[in-house]
Amino acid sequence: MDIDKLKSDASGQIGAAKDLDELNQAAVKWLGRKGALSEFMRRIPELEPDLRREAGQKLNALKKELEALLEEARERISGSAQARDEGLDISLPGRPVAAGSIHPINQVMEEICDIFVQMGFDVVEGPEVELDWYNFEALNFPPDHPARDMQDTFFISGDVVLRTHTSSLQIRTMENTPPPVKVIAPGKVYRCDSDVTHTPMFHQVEGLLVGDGISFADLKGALTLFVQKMYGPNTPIRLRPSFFPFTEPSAEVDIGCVICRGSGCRVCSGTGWLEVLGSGMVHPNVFKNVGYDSSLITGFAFGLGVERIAMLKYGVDDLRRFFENDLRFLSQF
Ligand code: 2NM
Repeated sequence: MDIDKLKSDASGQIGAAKDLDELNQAAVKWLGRKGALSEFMRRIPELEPDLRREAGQKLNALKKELEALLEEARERISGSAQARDEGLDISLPGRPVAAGSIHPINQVMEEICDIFVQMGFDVVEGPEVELDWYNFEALNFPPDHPARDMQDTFFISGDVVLRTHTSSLQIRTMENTPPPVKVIAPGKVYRCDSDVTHTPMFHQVEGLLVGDGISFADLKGALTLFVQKMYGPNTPIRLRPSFFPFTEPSAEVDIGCVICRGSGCRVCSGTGWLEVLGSGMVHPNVFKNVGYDSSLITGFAFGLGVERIAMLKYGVDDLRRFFENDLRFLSQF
């Protein structure tokens, strides 16, 4: 009485049944009243007395197992019959779901924000459609400043514009919060400009730190730390005098060229330096416009273009690559 062989033959045939007919045939053959299992049961009395009990238990267990297999096979067969009726081929592989990824510009923007968040800055966000007051007036732009021209700014109406920088958020923050203030504002900005090195939309991170006794040395320290975290601890920086309506004094921040490390190349136009940030001490008029008393507090601010940082980081030589949505380009990041 080879119970193991009975088990493997029966389960093999049940598992292989392709339709209900084949399955019923297998059920009769192995589990029917005149089937193989019943036949084995009937022959138990022929065994040695001390083997009968074990054989009975084994056969009962096998019966349960085969009945479960039958039920499983029934579900399998009726399930695929139903799928066939519905015009489904359940043997086809599923449609692959392509995993998306974060755009390189947003990756770099997050990386920049992380560095300043580590220094204790809070991240603020706000509207891209902005009032003239927040985008220009409160930032001490004179009425006839060229940036307020339709040539440079997208106007929605007379005093509503697409923000041309995220400094508008610094104004909103200062209006709502008493000093000290320590924020960065990442986001999209818009300028009426389109050529090889300019796109009408690009990304900025601007920062602002206002408090008691904040100095130009604090500005230099914070930006040095940022540059060293972003480009490595041996990256030199230098400050050059500059001009912005909203800061006085103002400075451009250059870093030692990350391509040639200072010896001069095409990317740095042979100077060994790359301009990466604008910065300065917040102009007293700006503080006056948000209701701060500039005899009590001072502050520094800075702004940087994310695309430029990303191009330097990844060695991308054409700004427009970031906006063409060519997956052969984007999936490399
Ligand atoms: C820059 C350069 C220098 C700036 C100034 C302010 C505010 F609101 F405090 F006046 N926010 N950001 C600033 C200063 C931005 O971008 C090139």
